[in-house]
Amino acid sequence: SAPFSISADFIADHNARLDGATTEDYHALERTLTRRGIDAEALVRKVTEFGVAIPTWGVGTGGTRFARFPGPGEPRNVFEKIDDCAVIHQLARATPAVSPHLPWDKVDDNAALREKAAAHGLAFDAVNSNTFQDQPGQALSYKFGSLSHTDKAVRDQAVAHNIESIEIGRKLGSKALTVWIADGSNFAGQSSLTKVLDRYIDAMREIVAALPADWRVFLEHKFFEPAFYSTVIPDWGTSFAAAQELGPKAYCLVDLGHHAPNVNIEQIVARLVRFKKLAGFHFNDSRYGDDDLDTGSVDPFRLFLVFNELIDAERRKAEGFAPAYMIDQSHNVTDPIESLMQSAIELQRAYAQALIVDRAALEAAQETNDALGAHLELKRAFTTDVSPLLAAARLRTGGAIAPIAAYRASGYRAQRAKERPAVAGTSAGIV
Ligand code: PSV
Ligand code: MN
Ligand code: MN
Repeated sequence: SAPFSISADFIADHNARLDGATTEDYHALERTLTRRGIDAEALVRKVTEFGVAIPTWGVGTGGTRFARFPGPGEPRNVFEKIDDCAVIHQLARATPAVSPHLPWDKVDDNAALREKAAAHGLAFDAVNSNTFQDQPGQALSYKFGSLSHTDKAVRDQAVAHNIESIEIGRKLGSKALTVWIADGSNFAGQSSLTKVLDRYIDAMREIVAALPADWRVFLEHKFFEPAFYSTVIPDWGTSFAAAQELGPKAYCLVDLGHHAPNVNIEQIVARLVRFKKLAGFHFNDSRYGDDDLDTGSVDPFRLFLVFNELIDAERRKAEGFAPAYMIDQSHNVTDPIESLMQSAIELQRAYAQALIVDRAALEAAQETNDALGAHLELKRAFTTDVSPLLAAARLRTGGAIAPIAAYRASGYRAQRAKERPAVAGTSAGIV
């Protein structure tokens, strides 16, 4: 029998029940915005154009260093992951792209994979390489590093994997490679802090040389973990300096969880925009470190402040500004599909709130050193409930007014659980 899918009629029925209240709330918000000189319809249009990529590994249960508790009906391969990504986009209408991780998503027929995604209206965004794990049958181990390893043969193997990732990405229609390495050390004195970076940059040069003309490479930094004494690319400073040396195709990716607590991430974003090196984002939220919690679930104000910088850059038409958006989360206590829909909505919310900041008033307050006045301009936007506007955007693009409620009512997970019986070993590729 044909695999289960959620029909357009089902979504229309769901929406019919909520439409009255949603429209009423939307008109109320529209009146508020009109008083502030903001065109609500133009905002809805902007929101419908917003898109963020779903990571293929995000549709499986993540797991921690200690355990993984798989949920029912988890996707067993990348084709099934695409099915789940399709449902996320069908209901929430904010995730038209998928970001694959290699070799987890390696298949024989990349053209078939691309076609399947396209049939669901999904494109492939940046491909992520993986030299932080040893794969079955791999000749040399990454236990002591990959692109920065002391042994040239290991570095060559890591370079070759990245070049193969570019090749696969090409077949999928991707235009960027994201490189995060786990390289670092656990003991003071274990490795030369200088030589590791030299070796990393030299290896990255080879990867950059293999990029097609219209491709970019995103360098992803992270301050610690799995290495706990030193990390080769720990911060945006190192990432930026490396990107400068690697030339115009190299950019710095900001994963929101990859900074020390209390670091001013929005300022880092502004700096990277200023120096034309902002690659884009891995969105998630964090309290302690690389927690990979759901976007906007801990500190939605910080997310808004990041988008405030992005909108500022967009308005100024900052040169070279073209950030790639992806979610990078680990779902341990929720249904990943629900988490990813909600995260995409939180991103749209931060985006819409940043769009309604009165930029002229903000600038006037800044220029006259009215500290509180400037702050209140941001707060006014941040405390505006734009939910009806986001619902209107979904309604107009065929999505569900309340995506999570619709998803639960559809019985999607239970249906998939029947079609996808758990098979031993299917956790591979889902971290
Ligand atoms: C590393 O913590 C990271 O954020 C990188 O983006 C990896 O590719 C991803 O997690 C995989 O789990
Ligand atoms: Mn990441
Ligand atoms: Mn991470």
